[in-house]
Amino acid sequence: MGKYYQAEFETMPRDEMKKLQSERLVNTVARVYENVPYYRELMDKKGVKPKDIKSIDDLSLLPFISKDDLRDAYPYGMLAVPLADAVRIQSTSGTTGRRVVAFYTQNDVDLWDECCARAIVAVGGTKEDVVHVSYGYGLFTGGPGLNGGSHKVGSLTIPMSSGNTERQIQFMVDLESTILCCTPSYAAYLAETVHEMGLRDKIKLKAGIFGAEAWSEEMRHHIEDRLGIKAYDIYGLTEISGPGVSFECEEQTGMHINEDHFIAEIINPITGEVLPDGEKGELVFTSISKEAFPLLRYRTRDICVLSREKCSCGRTLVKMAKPMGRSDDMLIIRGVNVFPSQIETVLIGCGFEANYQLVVDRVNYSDTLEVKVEMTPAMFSDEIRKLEGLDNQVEAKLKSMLGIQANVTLVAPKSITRSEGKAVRVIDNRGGKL
Ligand code: DLL
Repeated sequence: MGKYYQAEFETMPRDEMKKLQSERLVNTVARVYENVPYYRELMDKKGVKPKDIKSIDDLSLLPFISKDDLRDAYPYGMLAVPLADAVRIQSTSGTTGRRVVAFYTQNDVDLWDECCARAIVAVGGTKEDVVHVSYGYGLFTGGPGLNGGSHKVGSLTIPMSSGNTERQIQFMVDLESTILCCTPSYAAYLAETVHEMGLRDKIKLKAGIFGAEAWSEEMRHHIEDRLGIKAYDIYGLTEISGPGVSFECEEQTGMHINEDHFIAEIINPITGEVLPDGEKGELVFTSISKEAFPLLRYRTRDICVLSREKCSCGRTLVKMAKPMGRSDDMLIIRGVNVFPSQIETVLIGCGFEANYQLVVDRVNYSDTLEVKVEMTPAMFSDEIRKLEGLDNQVEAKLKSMLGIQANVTLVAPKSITRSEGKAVRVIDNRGGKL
């Protein structure tokens, strides 16, 4: 297997990749126009027929699809194969509105597993490894995706799911897990508990594959340091398949998009205009090998940047930077755009761990931002004198990073609930207040 899981695609020359993408796109467009009335209507409305799409250069003629379209078409409206050919569903973790349900044929599951296998091999995984999957299993794609990838690689797979943290760590020690897969916030919690249990020396982990939520470079260094591993990012979304839409290689400078399956574009989120590589905007994906649930120009609402700089790992696949978070996670505080991951960068840079919560409110017609952050046990045992002024220092750094005033409250260790899946960092109490 070597350095790549599927070298043919991962290192494919660009002109060949363009040809492959074009063929698959033409085929997908013809298929959805034929089989999915919802698409036919959208395309007719835009005045575009399958014959107008001759290569990926014609991609921008196609209409966008948004989460609202998927909600409208719930449950079966976007299905592109007979229901009898679908073998699985997965669903988004959203708690409001109708859930989005994605369908898979057996071939779709196989290709998805291969994408995850590429991610595992890219972090050095082989059949000798013990892959500890602590993403949730069930409707969430994290557990099933990495589980399938690990099987493809031939690694021993531990389907732990999330929760029961001490038992997780006991298994990790007893079974000598080498690759940990979970959300970065859960990795930080696991690391904290490993230290509390005094088991740091008994852990054999070498790498982690962490994703499903935005996390900062500072968080990466923190986890790497606490667990003595290399921490790699992985990205994906249920609508497009799940984890493995893109994955990080040994360079750790962004995630390679599996372009033989997904065409990426960056657009201006307001005008919909396609932006050149290197510009920041909303990420849009077109899936070109999915049978059951192919999506054309799906707006992810994730804000990020694409780069085609040559990667030292030898992969020719385009790279996406760490998404800062969804445009819907972005807080607008007194007119200023704030991403929780920016606050995380400042807090970890000031010596805190990633245990924090943001409380947004509106008082006297003006937005307020409170940053509650846990003191580390070492800070907590320091003299009061040393702590004095720490909150002011953090406030000053936040002000220079964000351009707005935040109130920092230092809280006792362990007072903020730990996350076992996607962390909930923001409490927004403004709803309806003037
Ligand atoms: O979170 C799939 C996944 C599972 C990815 C495990 C990676 C690992 P959803 O629940 O549908 O699917 O949420 C998708 O999560 O649009 C992003 O906003 C966010 N997201 C996923 N990966 C990353 C990442 C899974 N590496 C949404 N960095 C996406 C930042 C991420 N945000």
